[in-house]
Amino acid sequence: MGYEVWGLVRGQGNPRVRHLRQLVGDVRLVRADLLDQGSLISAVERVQPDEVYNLAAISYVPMSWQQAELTGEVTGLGVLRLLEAIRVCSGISASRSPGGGQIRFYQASTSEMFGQVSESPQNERTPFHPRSPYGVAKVYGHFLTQNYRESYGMYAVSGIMFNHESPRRGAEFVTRKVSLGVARIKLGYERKVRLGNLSASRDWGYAGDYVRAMQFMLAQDAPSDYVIGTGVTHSVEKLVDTAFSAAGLNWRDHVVTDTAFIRPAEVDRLCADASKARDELGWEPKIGFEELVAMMVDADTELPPAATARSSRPSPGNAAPGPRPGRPDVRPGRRRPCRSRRSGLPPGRRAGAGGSRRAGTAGR
Ligand code: F7E
Repeated sequence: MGYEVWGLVRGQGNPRVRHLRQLVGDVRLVRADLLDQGSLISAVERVQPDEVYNLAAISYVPMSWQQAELTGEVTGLGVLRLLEAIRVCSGISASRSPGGGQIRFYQASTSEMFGQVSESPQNERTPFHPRSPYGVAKVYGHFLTQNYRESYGMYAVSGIMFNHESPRRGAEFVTRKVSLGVARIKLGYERKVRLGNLSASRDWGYAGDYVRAMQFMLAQDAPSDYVIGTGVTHSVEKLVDTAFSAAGLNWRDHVVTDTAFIRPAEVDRLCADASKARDELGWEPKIGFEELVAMMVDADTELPPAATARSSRPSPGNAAPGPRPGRPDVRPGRRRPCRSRRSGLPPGRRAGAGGSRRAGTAGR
Protein backbone atom coordinates (compact mmCIF):
# COMPACT_ATOMS: atom_id res chain seq x y z
CA MET A 1 0.00 0.00 0.00
CA GLY A 2 3.03 2.29 0.15
CA TYR A 3 2.63 3.04 3.85
CA GLU A 4 5.34 3.07 6.49
CA VAL A 5 3.36 2.41 9.69
CA TRP A 6 4.36 3.54 13.17
CA GLY A 7 2.53 2.48 16.30
CA LEU A 8 2.46 4.29 19.62
CA VAL A 9 3.32 2.18 22.67
CA ARG A 10 3.04 3.24 26.27
CA GLY A 11 4.49 1.94 29.51
CA GLN A 12 7.61 0.07 30.43
CA GLY A 13 7.91 -3.51 29.20
CA ASN A 14 4.40 -3.37 27.71
CA PRO A 15 3.46 -7.07 27.26
CA ARG A 16 1.35 -6.29 24.20
CA VAL A 17 4.44 -5.33 22.19
CA ARG A 18 5.52 -8.96 21.80
CA HIS A 19 2.03 -9.94 20.64
CA LEU A 20 1.99 -7.02 18.20
CA ARG A 21 5.38 -8.05 16.80
CA GLN A 22 4.06 -11.55 16.11
CA LEU A 23 1.00 -10.18 14.31
CA VAL A 24 2.57 -7.39 12.30
CA GLY A 25 6.35 -7.51 12.39
CA ASP A 26 6.95 -4.54 10.10
CA VAL A 27 5.28 -1.86 12.26
CA ARG A 28 7.80 0.54 13.79
CA LEU A 29 7.17 1.65 17.35
CA VAL A 30 7.52 4.97 19.15
CA ARG A 31 7.02 5.47 22.88
CA ALA A 32 4.42 7.96 24.10
CA ASP A 33 1.31 8.14 26.25
CA LEU A 34 -2.02 9.86 25.64
CA LEU A 35 -1.82 11.17 29.21
CA ASP A 36 1.48 12.94 28.51
CA GLN A 37 1.39 15.95 26.16
CA GLY A 38 5.17 16.26 25.84
CA SER A 39 5.60 12.63 24.86
CA LEU A 40 3.08 13.04 22.02
CA ILE A 41 4.85 16.12 20.70
CA SER A 42 8.15 14.18 20.74
CA ALA A 43 6.51 11.25 18.94
CA VAL A 44 5.08 13.44 16.17
CA GLU A 45 8.44 15.21 15.81
CA ARG A 46 10.28 11.91 15.55
CA VAL A 47 7.93 10.14 13.11
CA GLN A 48 6.99 13.17 10.97
CA PRO A 49 3.77 11.41 9.88
CA ASP A 50 1.63 12.26 6.88
CA GLU A 51 -1.41 10.74 8.59
CA VAL A 52 -2.30 10.09 12.23
CA TYR A 53 -5.02 7.57 13.13
CA ASN A 54 -6.24 7.87 16.72
CA LEU A 55 -7.63 4.41 17.49
CA ALA A 56 -6.59 4.62 21.13
CA ALA A 57 -9.19 4.53 23.89
CA ILE A 58 -10.38 2.77 26.96
CA SER A 59 -12.91 1.15 24.67
CA TYR A 60 -14.62 -1.53 26.78
CA VAL A 61 -17.86 0.20 27.75
CA PRO A 62 -18.38 -1.45 31.21
CA MET A 63 -14.85 -0.43 32.22
CA SER A 64 -15.84 3.20 31.69
CA TRP A 65 -18.17 3.09 34.72
CA GLN A 66 -15.45 1.52 36.84
CA GLN A 67 -12.77 4.03 35.76
CA ALA A 68 -14.79 7.01 34.60
CA GLU A 69 -12.10 9.63 35.24
CA LEU A 70 -9.38 7.64 33.46
CA THR A 71 -11.78 7.08 30.56
CA GLY A 72 -12.29 10.84 30.32
CA GLU A 73 -8.53 11.41 30.41
CA VAL A 74 -7.61 8.81 27.78
CA THR A 75 -10.66 8.55 25.52
CA GLY A 76 -11.60 12.24 25.72
CA LEU A 77 -8.63 14.44 26.62
CA GLY A 78 -6.26 12.08 24.77
CA VAL A 79 -7.79 13.41 21.54
CA LEU A 80 -7.04 16.99 22.62
CA ARG A 81 -3.41 16.12 23.40
CA LEU A 82 -2.91 14.39 20.05
CA LEU A 83 -4.48 17.27 18.11
CA GLU A 84 -2.33 19.72 20.08
CA ALA A 85 0.80 17.69 19.30
CA ILE A 86 -0.01 17.87 15.59
CA ARG A 87 -0.87 21.57 15.78
CA VAL A 88 2.28 22.53 17.69
CA CYS A 89 4.59 20.40 15.49
CA SER A 90 3.00 21.88 12.36
CA GLY A 91 3.41 25.45 13.65
CA ILE A 92 -0.31 26.17 13.34
CA SER A 93 -1.87 28.97 15.37
CA ALA A 94 -5.16 30.87 15.24
CA SER A 95 -3.56 33.42 12.90
CA ARG A 96 -1.62 30.89 10.81
CA SER A 97 -3.52 28.13 9.03
CA PRO A 98 -1.74 25.06 7.72
CA GLY A 99 -0.40 25.14 4.20
CA GLY A 100 -0.05 22.19 1.84
CA GLY A 101 1.44 18.91 3.05
CA GLN A 102 -0.21 19.15 6.46
CA ILE A 103 -0.60 16.13 8.76
CA ARG A 104 -4.03 14.53 8.30
CA PHE A 105 -5.81 13.33 11.46
CA TYR A 106 -8.37 10.55 11.85
CA GLN A 107 -10.43 10.25 15.04
CA ALA A 108 -12.18 6.96 15.82
CA SER A 109 -15.64 8.18 16.83
CA THR A 110 -18.30 5.62 17.67
CA SER A 111 -21.96 4.69 17.36
CA GLU A 112 -21.97 4.69 21.21
CA MET A 113 -22.33 8.49 20.88
CA PHE A 114 -25.89 7.95 19.54
CA GLY A 115 -26.72 5.90 22.63
CA GLN A 116 -30.42 6.22 23.30
CA VAL A 117 -31.28 6.90 19.70
CA SER A 118 -33.82 9.47 18.56
CA GLU A 119 -34.11 8.04 15.03
CA SER A 120 -33.17 4.89 13.16
CA PRO A 121 -31.04 4.29 11.21
CA GLN A 122 -28.46 6.80 12.45
CA ASN A 123 -26.62 9.18 10.13
CA GLU A 124 -24.15 12.07 10.52
CA ARG A 125 -26.97 14.44 11.59
CA THR A 126 -28.57 12.19 14.22
CA PRO A 127 -28.33 13.84 17.69
CA PHE A 128 -26.07 12.25 20.31
CA HIS A 129 -27.37 10.85 23.62
CA PRO A 130 -24.48 8.79 25.03
CA ARG A 131 -25.30 6.23 27.74
CA SER A 132 -21.88 5.59 29.34
CA PRO A 133 -18.81 7.57 30.44
CA TYR A 134 -17.13 6.04 27.38
CA GLY A 135 -19.80 7.46 25.04
CA VAL A 136 -19.60 10.87 26.72
CA ALA A 137 -15.79 10.97 26.36
CA LYS A 138 -16.10 10.02 22.68
CA VAL A 139 -18.58 12.86 22.07
CA TYR A 140 -15.96 15.27 23.46
CA GLY A 141 -13.29 13.86 21.11
CA HIS A 142 -15.69 14.03 18.18
CA PHE A 143 -16.60 17.68 18.67
CA LEU A 144 -13.00 18.63 19.40
CA THR A 145 -11.91 17.11 16.09
CA GLN A 146 -14.58 19.18 14.31
CA ASN A 147 -13.51 22.23 16.27
CA TYR A 148 -9.82 21.92 15.29
CA ARG A 149 -10.91 21.59 11.67
CA GLU A 150 -13.03 24.73 11.95
CA SER A 151 -10.66 26.74 14.18
CA TYR A 152 -7.31 25.96 12.55
CA GLY A 153 -8.21 24.65 9.10
CA MET A 154 -6.67 21.28 9.98
CA TYR A 155 -7.52 18.18 7.94
CA ALA A 156 -9.14 16.43 10.91
CA VAL A 157 -12.02 13.96 10.45
CA SER A 158 -14.10 11.54 12.51
CA GLY A 159 -15.36 8.15 11.41
CA ILE A 160 -18.50 7.31 13.39
CA MET A 161 -17.81 3.59 13.44
CA PHE A 162 -20.44 1.05 14.37
CA ASN A 163 -19.23 -2.20 16.01
CA HIS A 164 -16.43 -3.73 13.95
CA GLU A 165 -15.18 -7.20 14.74
CA SER A 166 -12.66 -9.84 13.65
CA PRO A 167 -10.84 -12.84 15.12
CA ARG A 168 -8.47 -10.27 16.73
CA ARG A 169 -11.26 -8.74 18.84
CA GLY A 170 -10.63 -8.70 22.60
CA ALA A 171 -12.23 -11.61 24.49
CA GLU A 172 -14.30 -9.25 26.67
CA PHE A 173 -16.45 -7.99 23.76
CA VAL A 174 -19.57 -9.99 23.06
CA THR A 175 -18.78 -11.28 19.55
CA ARG A 176 -15.42 -12.74 20.58
CA LYS A 177 -16.72 -13.92 23.94
CA VAL A 178 -19.34 -15.90 22.05
CA SER A 179 -17.00 -17.26 19.36
CA LEU A 180 -14.45 -18.32 22.02
CA GLY A 181 -17.27 -19.82 24.11
CA VAL A 182 -18.53 -21.83 21.15
CA ALA A 183 -15.00 -23.09 20.45
CA ARG A 184 -14.44 -24.09 24.10
CA ILE A 185 -17.75 -25.93 24.25
CA LYS A 186 -17.18 -27.61 20.89
CA LEU A 187 -13.72 -28.77 21.99
CA GLY A 188 -15.06 -30.01 25.34
CA TYR A 189 -13.32 -27.48 27.66
CA GLU A 190 -16.55 -25.92 28.92
CA ARG A 191 -20.31 -26.41 28.85
CA LYS A 192 -21.69 -22.89 29.41
CA VAL A 193 -21.20 -19.26 28.35
CA ARG A 194 -22.45 -16.54 30.70
CA LEU A 195 -23.84 -13.44 28.98
CA GLY A 196 -25.76 -10.28 29.82
CA ASN A 197 -28.49 -8.59 27.80
CA LEU A 198 -29.43 -10.82 24.87
CA SER A 199 -32.02 -8.41 23.45
CA ALA A 200 -29.61 -5.52 22.70
CA SER A 201 -29.06 -5.09 18.96
CA ARG A 202 -25.95 -3.98 17.14
CA ASP A 203 -24.89 -3.29 13.56
CA TRP A 204 -21.86 -5.60 13.44
CA GLY A 205 -19.36 -5.40 10.56
CA TYR A 206 -15.90 -6.69 9.71
CA ALA A 207 -13.01 -4.57 11.05
CA GLY A 208 -11.00 -4.90 7.82
CA ASP A 209 -13.79 -3.20 5.87
CA TYR A 210 -13.84 -0.34 8.39
CA VAL A 211 -10.09 0.25 8.19
CA ARG A 212 -10.49 0.66 4.43
CA ALA A 213 -13.10 3.36 5.14
CA MET A 214 -10.68 5.18 7.48
CA GLN A 215 -8.06 5.26 4.77
CA PHE A 216 -10.57 6.61 2.21
CA MET A 217 -11.58 9.35 4.64
CA LEU A 218 -8.04 10.70 4.82
CA ALA A 219 -7.63 10.60 1.03
CA GLN A 220 -10.43 13.06 0.16
CA ASP A 221 -9.92 16.59 -1.17
CA ALA A 222 -11.90 18.09 1.73
CA PRO A 223 -12.20 16.78 5.29
CA SER A 224 -15.59 15.53 6.49
CA ASP A 225 -17.10 13.10 9.02
CA TYR A 226 -18.74 9.82 8.01
CA VAL A 227 -20.95 7.14 9.56
CA ILE A 228 -19.52 3.67 8.83
CA GLY A 229 -21.70 0.58 9.33
CA THR A 230 -23.46 -2.16 7.39
CA GLY A 231 -27.07 -0.94 7.79
CA VAL A 232 -28.13 -4.36 9.09
CA THR A 233 -28.72 -4.94 12.79
CA HIS A 234 -29.03 -8.16 14.82
CA SER A 235 -29.76 -8.92 18.46
CA VAL A 236 -27.17 -10.54 20.73
CA GLU A 237 -29.51 -13.52 20.78
CA LYS A 238 -29.29 -13.78 16.98
CA LEU A 239 -25.49 -13.52 17.22
CA VAL A 240 -25.46 -16.36 19.73
CA ASP A 241 -27.81 -18.48 17.61
CA THR A 242 -25.70 -17.91 14.46
CA ALA A 243 -22.41 -18.72 16.23
CA PHE A 244 -23.65 -21.90 17.92
CA SER A 245 -25.38 -23.06 14.73
CA ALA A 246 -22.13 -22.57 12.79
CA ALA A 247 -20.60 -25.20 15.11
CA GLY A 248 -23.63 -27.51 14.94
CA LEU A 249 -24.72 -26.64 18.52
CA ASN A 250 -27.98 -25.37 20.04
CA TRP A 251 -27.33 -22.17 22.02
CA ARG A 252 -30.23 -22.84 24.40
CA ASP A 253 -28.27 -25.78 25.83
CA HIS A 254 -25.25 -23.63 26.68
CA VAL A 255 -26.07 -19.92 27.25
CA VAL A 256 -26.79 -18.67 30.77
CA THR A 257 -27.79 -15.07 31.46
CA ASP A 258 -25.90 -13.44 34.29
CA THR A 259 -26.77 -10.04 35.79
CA ALA A 260 -23.03 -9.37 36.33
CA PHE A 261 -22.93 -8.46 32.62
CA ILE A 262 -25.94 -6.12 32.60
CA ARG A 263 -24.93 -2.46 32.23
CA PRO A 264 -26.24 0.41 34.41
CA ALA A 265 -27.52 2.09 31.23
CA GLU A 266 -27.81 0.14 27.98
CA VAL A 267 -27.72 1.16 24.33
CA ASP A 268 -30.63 -0.92 23.08
CA ARG A 269 -30.37 -0.80 19.34
CA LEU A 270 -28.02 0.68 16.76
CA CYS A 271 -28.23 0.66 12.98
CA ALA A 272 -26.11 2.69 10.56
CA ASP A 273 -27.17 4.76 7.61
CA ALA A 274 -23.80 4.89 5.81
CA SER A 275 -25.16 6.38 2.59
CA LYS A 276 -22.84 9.41 2.78
CA ALA A 277 -19.78 7.12 2.89
CA ARG A 278 -21.20 5.04 0.08
CA ASP A 279 -21.93 8.08 -2.13
CA GLU A 280 -18.83 10.19 -1.41
CA LEU A 281 -16.16 7.59 -0.61
CA GLY A 282 -17.46 4.72 -2.74
CA TRP A 283 -17.25 2.61 0.44
CA GLU A 284 -19.36 -0.41 1.21
CA PRO A 285 -18.75 -3.45 3.39
CA LYS A 286 -17.63 -6.65 1.69
CA ILE A 287 -18.24 -9.12 4.53
CA GLY A 288 -21.73 -9.72 5.95
CA PHE A 289 -22.88 -10.81 9.39
CA GLU A 290 -23.07 -14.61 8.84
CA GLU A 291 -19.65 -14.70 7.15
CA LEU A 292 -18.14 -12.63 9.96
CA VAL A 293 -19.53 -14.86 12.71
CA ALA A 294 -18.42 -18.03 10.90
CA MET A 295 -14.94 -16.53 10.41
CA MET A 296 -14.63 -15.81 14.15
CA VAL A 297 -15.94 -19.22 15.24
CA ASP A 298 -13.63 -21.00 12.77
CA ALA A 299 -10.60 -18.99 13.89
CA ASP A 300 -11.26 -19.74 17.59
CA THR A 301 -11.91 -23.41 16.94
CA GLU A 302 -8.50 -23.62 15.26
CA LEU A 303 -6.58 -21.79 18.02
CA PRO A 304 -3.84 -23.75 19.83
CA PRO A 305 -5.42 -25.75 22.72
CA ALA A 306 -3.73 -23.67 25.43
CA ALA A 307 -5.37 -20.46 24.16
CA THR A 308 -8.82 -22.03 23.74
CA ALA A 309 -8.79 -23.79 27.10
CA ARG A 310 -8.46 -20.58 29.18
CA SER A 311 -11.41 -19.95 31.46
CA SER A 312 -14.12 -17.46 30.43
CA ARG A 313 -15.60 -17.03 33.92
CA PRO A 314 -16.70 -13.44 34.70
CA SER A 315 -14.06 -11.45 36.52
CA PRO A 316 -14.19 -7.93 37.98
CA GLY A 317 -12.23 -6.78 34.94
CA ASN A 318 -14.82 -7.79 32.38
CA ALA A 319 -18.11 -7.64 34.24
CA ALA A 320 -20.28 -4.54 34.24
CA PRO A 321 -20.74 -2.79 37.61
CA GLY A 322 -24.29 -4.14 37.80
CA PRO A 323 -27.82 -3.03 36.99
CA ARG A 324 -29.46 -0.04 38.61
CA PRO A 325 -31.67 -1.00 41.53
CA GLY A 326 -35.18 -1.74 40.31
CA ARG A 327 -34.04 -2.37 36.76
CA PRO A 328 -36.30 -4.94 35.07
CA ASP A 329 -34.86 -8.37 34.37
CA VAL A 330 -33.66 -8.72 30.79
CA ARG A 331 -35.14 -11.56 28.81
CA PRO A 332 -34.15 -12.80 25.37
CA GLY A 333 -36.22 -11.06 22.71
CA ARG A 334 -36.35 -10.77 18.94
CA ARG A 335 -36.40 -7.58 16.89
CA ARG A 336 -36.67 -7.03 13.23
CA PRO A 337 -33.46 -6.18 11.39
CA CYS A 338 -33.10 -2.65 10.11
CA ARG A 339 -31.87 -2.73 6.53
CA SER A 340 -30.25 -0.01 4.49
CA ARG A 341 -31.00 0.58 0.86
CA ARG A 342 -28.41 -1.45 -0.99
CA SER A 343 -29.46 -1.04 -4.61
CA GLY A 344 -28.56 1.64 -7.15
CA LEU A 345 -25.16 2.61 -5.76
CA PRO A 346 -23.79 5.65 -7.55
CA PRO A 347 -20.16 5.09 -8.55
CA GLY A 348 -18.92 7.79 -6.13
CA ARG A 349 -15.33 8.84 -5.90
CA ARG A 350 -13.00 6.10 -4.84
CA ALA A 351 -9.99 7.25 -2.91
CA GLY A 352 -6.90 5.09 -3.24
CA ALA A 353 -3.93 4.86 -0.94
CA GLY A 354 -1.29 5.77 -3.51
CA GLY A 355 2.16 7.17 -2.87
CA SER A 356 4.46 6.53 -0.01
CA ARG A 357 3.11 7.86 3.26
CA ARG A 358 3.90 7.68 6.94
CA ALA A 359 0.99 6.81 9.13
CA GLY A 360 1.05 6.95 12.91
CA THR A 361 -1.52 4.94 14.80
CA ALA A 362 -2.30 5.44 18.44
CA GLY A 363 -3.77 2.35 20.07
CA ARG A 364 -4.06 1.41 23.71
O1 F7E B 1 -21.39 -5.23 23.65
C1 F7E B 1 -24.34 -6.92 25.06
C2 F7E B 1 -23.96 -5.57 25.66
O2 F7E B 1 -19.11 -5.03 24.60
C3 F7E B 1 -22.36 -5.32 22.64
C4 F7E B 1 -16.82 -1.23 21.57
O3 F7E B 1 -15.86 -1.52 20.56
O4 F7E B 1 -18.58 -1.13 19.94
C5 F7E B 1 -18.19 -1.74 21.17
O5 F7E B 1 -19.09 -1.42 22.22
C6 F7E B 1 -23.73 -5.60 23.25
C7 F7E B 1 -24.10 -4.69 24.43
O6 F7E B 1 -19.70 -3.82 22.46
C8 F7E B 1 -22.63 -9.45 26.98
O7 F7E B 1 -24.81 -5.23 26.74
C9 F7E B 1 -24.65 -9.08 26.29
O8 F7E B 1 -25.42 -4.27 24.29
O9 F7E B 1 -19.40 -6.23 22.42
P1 F7E B 1 -19.83 -5.15 23.31
P2 F7E B 1 -20.31 -2.35 22.65
O10 F7E B 1 -20.61 -2.02 24.04
O11 F7E B 1 -21.42 -2.20 21.65
C10 F7E B 1 -18.65 0.30 19.97
C11 F7E B 1 -18.95 0.77 18.57
C12 F7E B 1 -17.48 0.93 20.60
O12 F7E B 1 -17.11 2.05 20.25
C13 F7E B 1 -16.88 0.27 21.78
O13 F7E B 1 -15.57 0.73 22.05
O14 F7E B 1 -23.71 -6.92 23.77
N1 F7E B 1 -23.87 -8.05 25.83
N2 F7E B 1 -23.91 -9.93 27.01
C14 F7E B 1 -22.62 -8.27 26.23
N3 F7E B 1 -21.49 -7.57 26.02
C15 F7E B 1 -20.34 -8.05 26.55
N4 F7E B 1 -19.20 -7.36 26.32
N5 F7E B 1 -20.31 -9.19 27.32
C16 F7E B 1 -21.43 -9.93 27.57
O15 F7E B 1 -21.39 -10.95 28.25
